[in-house]
Amino acid sequence: MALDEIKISRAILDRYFNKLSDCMELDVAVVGAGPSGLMAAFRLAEKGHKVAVFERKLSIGGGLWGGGMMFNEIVVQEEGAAILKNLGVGVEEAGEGYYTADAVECTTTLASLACKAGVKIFNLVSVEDVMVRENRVTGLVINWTAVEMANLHVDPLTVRSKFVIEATGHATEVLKVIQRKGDAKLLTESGQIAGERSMWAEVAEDTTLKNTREAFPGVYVAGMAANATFGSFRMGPIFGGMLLSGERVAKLIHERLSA
Ligand code: 48F
Repeated sequence: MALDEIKISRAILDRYFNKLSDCMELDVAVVGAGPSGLMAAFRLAEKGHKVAVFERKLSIGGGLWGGGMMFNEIVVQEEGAAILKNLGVGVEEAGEGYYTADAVECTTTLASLACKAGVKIFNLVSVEDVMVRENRVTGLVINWTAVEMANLHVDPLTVRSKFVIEATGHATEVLKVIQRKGDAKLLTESGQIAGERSMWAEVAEDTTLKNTREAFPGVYVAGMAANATFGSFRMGPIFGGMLLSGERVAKLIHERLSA
């Protein structure tokens, strides 16, 4: 077969634009392809919901790739180990209730499971704003990361979604934009993002789960963003809370979508 560069280019364009166009109306739009976002997307797609993930970077996985300080192993406790084993990730005992897993295997397995369950992942796309109707978020405003990086004056596109998952990690970018642009109050004690506190792994792992909830009508926070929103601690390279948070937010939204 003679290769035709134009056919190659057209195949990419047609397929991509069909994919993007099909994701203009979603059940759940996930912002951030870190461990909590990927886990949430996977579990929701498994239940048959239409889910897309928007990730600013070229690579997906967020902070999961790098383990701790670039030593690409992660630590989980009993519950996190059970989740990883269930996903098919190899887990090693490190004694006294600690387990380790290869960060690359975790990231690639999670991403693969999400894709195979039907999640569409759009990397190199940044969420710069949200759509709001009557004090409820109804979708995302997206643009190419390259546009954002070059600070070009190019208008964005929009995606409608029944629910949004804010999984942007430490940055809490979705809630920051809601806080900055609206005079609406967040569902936190002060009505504002409480802000992340310094490292305290034990408390942080626990509160991540409690803080995984609706933070503005239509927007659920998961992962590190949950602790940053509700004013809890960071936990460093222990990742069980991220996976559990992803599962929890998927369960909460599934219940809402099924009501
Ligand atoms: O930071 P990240 O991995 O979030 P997470 O799921 O996990 C946190 C852990 O990695 C670790 C930790 C706990 O163990 O403290 O840090 O909470 O992934 C967040 C992803 O969101 C992307 C960002 O590039 C990263 O991959 N992101 C952030 N802002 C935007 C975004 C945005 N505005 N649009 C699209 N993607």
